[in-house]
Amino acid sequence: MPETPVETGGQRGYLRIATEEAFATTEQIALYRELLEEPGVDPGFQSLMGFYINSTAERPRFIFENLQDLGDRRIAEMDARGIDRQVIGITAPGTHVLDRDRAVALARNANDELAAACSTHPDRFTGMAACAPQDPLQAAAEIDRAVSELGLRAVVYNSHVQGEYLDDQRFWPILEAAEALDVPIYLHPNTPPADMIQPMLRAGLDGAIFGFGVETGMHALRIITSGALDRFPRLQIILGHMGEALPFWLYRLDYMHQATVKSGRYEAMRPLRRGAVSEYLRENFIITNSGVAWPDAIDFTQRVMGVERVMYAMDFPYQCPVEEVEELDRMDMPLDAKRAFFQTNAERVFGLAQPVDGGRA
Ligand code: 1DF
Ligand code: MN
Repeated sequence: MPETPVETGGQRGYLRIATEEAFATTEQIALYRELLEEPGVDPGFQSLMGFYINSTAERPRFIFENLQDLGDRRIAEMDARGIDRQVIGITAPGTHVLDRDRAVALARNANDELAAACSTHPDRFTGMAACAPQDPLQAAAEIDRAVSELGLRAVVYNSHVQGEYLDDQRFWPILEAAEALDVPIYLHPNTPPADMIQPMLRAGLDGAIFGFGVETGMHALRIITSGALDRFPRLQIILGHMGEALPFWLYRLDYMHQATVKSGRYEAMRPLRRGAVSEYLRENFIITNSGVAWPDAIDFTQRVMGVERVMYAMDFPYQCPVEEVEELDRMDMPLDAKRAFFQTNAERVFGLAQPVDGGRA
C-alpha cells in the first residue's frame, strides 16, 4: 500500500513546526564573498562558506538557492515536506565572522527582511533575531527592537564570536535582554574557532558532521559551569542536534563537575547555586532534533529532559529529506507526546498563540 503523503494542516493530530530553519540575505552573501578573499580568514569560515558559496555540486547548489528565498519557493518546499511553520534564523555563522560595523548593519537589515517575510506569511513563518555580539550593548538594543517592534520571537546566536563565548561577562547584556524580553536564545553551531579546529579540519570533521556539535556543546557547558544562569535564572536556551549530545553526557558531567568543584581545581569552575549541571540543562534548555531523525535518540532525550523540552526541527535547507518527516510521524510515541514534540512545545517556547489547526482549516 502506498504511504499517505505528508500533508500540512494537522490531519495527524498535530501541526509540524520546524524550529531551526535557515535563510541568508543577499547582503550577507556579498559580505561572505568579500571575507573569503581576505588573507588570514578564519579557517572554519573558509571551510564552511568557501564550500557552500563556491561548490558546483548538487547539494550545496540546492542549499545555497533555497537559503536565499523567503517567499513562494520556500512555502512550496515546506508544503512538499508537510511543514506547517518554519521558525527561521540567519544561517550560520551569521554576523559572527564580521567586523563590528558590518555585523551591526547585517543584523539590522536581516531582521527587517525576515520580519517583512513573516508579516507576508504570518501563518507559515516565525522569525528569530540576529544581533552583532561584537558590540554587546548594541546587540541588546537590536534584540529589543527586533522583538518589541518587529515581532521576532527568539534570538539566533551563531555560537562563538572569533573564539569568544557567552559566558564572558562582556556579552551578558545579550543574555539580560533575552531574559527580560522573555525570548529564548537558539544557540546554533558554528565551526570551531582557529585554536580548536586544526585536528578536525585535517580529518574533514570540522563541520556539521562533528565539529559543530563539539564546539556548540562546549559553548552550552561554558554557559552552565560559569554560573551565567545563576545570574539569569529564567533564560531559556535552545540547542539543536539532540542537544549537541549533552543529554548523553549528563551522568558524567554531573559526576565530574561535582568532583572538580569540590577539589577547587579551577578558578573558572565555582560551585553553582542549583548544584548539578543536569539541573541547569533541565531548567534552562530546550532541545531540538535538528539533523537527527532518530526515534531512539528522541525517546532517550524526552526521558532525560522531559517531553516538554524536546521539539522538532528540520534544518531546512541543509538537511530536509521528506523521508525523515515520515520516519518521525511513525515514531512509537503517544499522540500527546508527539503533539508536544511537533507543535505545542514550539508554540509555548516561541509564544505562538494559535489554535490546533493553525487557523488554516
Ligand atoms: C550545515 C548544517 C550547515 C547545519 C549549517 O549552516 C547548518 C551543513 C551553515 O551541513 O554544512 O545550520 N546544521 O545546523 O546542521
Ligand atoms: Mn542549522
